This record gives sequence, structure tokens and C-alpha cells, in this order.
Amino acid sequence: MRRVRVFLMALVLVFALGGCARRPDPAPQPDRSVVVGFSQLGAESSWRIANTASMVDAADKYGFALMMENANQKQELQIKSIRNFIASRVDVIVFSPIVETGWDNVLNEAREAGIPVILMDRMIENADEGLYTAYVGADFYQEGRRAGEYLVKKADALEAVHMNIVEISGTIDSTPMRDRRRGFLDVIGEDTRFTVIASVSGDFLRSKGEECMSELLSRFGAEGIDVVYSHNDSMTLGALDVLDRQGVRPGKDILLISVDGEKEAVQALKDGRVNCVVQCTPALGGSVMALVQGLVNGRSIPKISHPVESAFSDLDDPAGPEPEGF
Ligand code: GYE
Repeated sequence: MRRVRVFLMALVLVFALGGCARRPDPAPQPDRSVVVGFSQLGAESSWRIANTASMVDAADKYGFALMMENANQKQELQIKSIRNFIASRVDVIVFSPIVETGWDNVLNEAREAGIPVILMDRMIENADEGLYTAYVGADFYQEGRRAGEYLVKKADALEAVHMNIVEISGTIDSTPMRDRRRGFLDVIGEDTRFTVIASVSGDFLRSKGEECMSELLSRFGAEGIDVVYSHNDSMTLGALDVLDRQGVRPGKDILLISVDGEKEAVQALKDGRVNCVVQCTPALGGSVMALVQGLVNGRSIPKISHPVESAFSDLDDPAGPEPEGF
């Protein structure tokens, strides 16, 4: 009996020591066999450039091979890229639809080929839910509301009786353009202190923001405009250049409300040249690749994921959190 016990103890010891001596498992090797086809819509703004970098970094971290094509703001090129990804039999397609309509045929082709599609950043209109597997991007309607809520508070603080607003919008029929407008109007709509006197599209481009601002100033004069609501920082920075040249004091003579949170705009906010920056994060790559990993592992993934965002303005408590900018 005693001998059996000794033998068993020895056996336990051998296993225990064996366990200690075992080398740690090697670090997981990147799975380059997973191929992600990514159609980026363009390089129109700092936001877009940071977003592309975030996708490339995250794919690298997850060890996925990224087939990336940039469409230079042309929908036909995005459709061509998606067809190319289908023909190449990628594992997952990710794309940022430049506008909301016109995707049904190509997305049906992806569905027939059995390739899941993740919409990144922008949505598609009235989509048959089966045409895409998931959406990862901002809640643009809430961003628009945050812009409107800031303006209401600012008007209260200034005891403004009436304010003329001009809107410089993003790419017509894109999700951020539609929803940033809708959210903003839903907040200020019933308030008789506000009138939107013009809405022009600057296509999210700095150069067009500049053109739009010049045109608006020549149409209404600086005295005729109290507020510029610009759908992104690039266009706001273009507008600032024009205001500077024309001797109008941005942030004082005319209030500026912007969206995104790129470094230059955050600096302009700190300098009092922009009044409010609604945050929209371009860092979506990590969430997208986590979903790709989930799909590859056969897990079910959430249909809609929004990043947590806020807004920064000249009404904030100076002791509060500092915006970082990207
Ligand atoms: O605000 C703008 C970019 O779709 C959220 O597109 C994106 C927008 C962003 O060009 O700067």
C-alpha cells in the first residue's frame, strides 16, 4: 500500500516538473491566410487619411492580409473594387460607401458569392438588411444634434435675439451629410431665434470649404452671417482662411461650429477661432478587424457598432478634459 502511495506521489511530481519545464507556447502567428478586401472612398480630408491608417494598422495587428483600393471619391471605382474582391474570393469585404444609394447590385453579387460585407464609416439607404453583415461607424444624427445643442446654449449665453446660419455641408447624399444636417435641424428647428439662410456643399474638401465661404460672404456680407455650421474640419479650415483674408474675426464676428476633431481644428478651438468641434473618430480599424476575426471564427457579430463620442466647445469648463485631436 505504502509503495503504491510513493509511486503515485512520484508520478504527480514528474507531471508537475514536466509542466514547469515545458516551454511557453509560441506567440500566435499572424493568420495571413485571412484576406480582407477594403475599398476606401478617397483621401479627401485628414479624417479620411487617419481612418485609412487606422485600418492598415489594425489589419497588421490582427495579422490579416489587406487588399486595399482607394476610389478617389468615385462610386464607380468603389463598385469596381468590390467586384475585384469578389473575383479574388477574399474572406471579408469592408467598404466605406461614398453615398447611400446605388449599391444593391454589387452587394447582391457579394451575397451570392457568400462573402460577408462590413460597412465602415458610412451607411447605405433603405438597405435590405441581408445585403450587409455589420456596420461600424459614428452616429451622425447624434453628432448633428450635438452641434445644434451647442448653438442653443451659445445663443442663450449671448442672449442672442436672432441668428442667421449658413451651412457648408459634406458630400451630397452621404450619410454624414444627411444625418449631421437632420440632427442639427431637429434641435434648432422649432427655435425662432435661428434661420438657416443658405446651405451649400463643400464635398468635405478644404479647397471647396474655402470656395463656399467666399461665395457666402459675397452673397450675404459678413454682417449677414452669424454662424457657420460646417460638416467637417477640413472645410472649416478652408473657411477660416477666407475669413482671415477678408478681415472677419472667426469665433467672434462669426461663430464656427465644426465636426471631426483633427489637430488643426482643435488648436483653432483653443485659440478661440472655432467655437465648437463635434467629435467624430476616424479610429475604426480596431473594431472592424475585431468583427472580421469574429466572422472568421464563426461567431455571430453585432449588426451596428458606434464609437463613443462627445463635443468640445468654448462653453466647456476649462478644468474639464482636453480634446486631443488626430
Ligand atoms: O467627417 C469627413 C470625411 O464620413 C465621417 O468624411 C466621415 C466624414 C468626415 O471626409 O472629414
